Amino acid sequence: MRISYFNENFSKNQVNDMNALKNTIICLLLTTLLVSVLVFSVGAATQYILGDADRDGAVATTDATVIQRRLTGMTTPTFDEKAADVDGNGLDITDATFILRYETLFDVPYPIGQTVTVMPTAPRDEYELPIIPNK
Ligand SMILES: [Ca+2]
Ligand SMILES: [Ca+2]
Repeated sequence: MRISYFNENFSKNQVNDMNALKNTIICLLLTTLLVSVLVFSVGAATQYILGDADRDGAVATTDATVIQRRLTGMTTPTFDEKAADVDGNGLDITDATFILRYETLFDVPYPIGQTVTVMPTAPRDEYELPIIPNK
């Protein structure tokens, strides 16, 4: 004897409808799982203001001071190296100089004071094959 939670008198169409509904629910769950894995593995975009080394939300002479303190080995309570490196070549004294030029309204070749958005990059697939150059 077959034990079932359902009435044995379902029509064949009702059984087909339930199977279709079951398959739809499974597809939705798998799609949700796939999207969740992709979102959490890639991460979210980050933003910062170029030149805002102390991350107080604005570019000021104190940002140049914080860079100078960092370069001389002094402690800095809050420091954002990406925001501080205004010319993108690593942190050095020219970054503080560019910030001071910006604050004194001199022209600077970098978008100091503007928000920079860094999009997340997908992690490298550990099973990805290396690229072998053609000879
Ligand atoms: Ca600042
Ligand atoms: Ca730099």
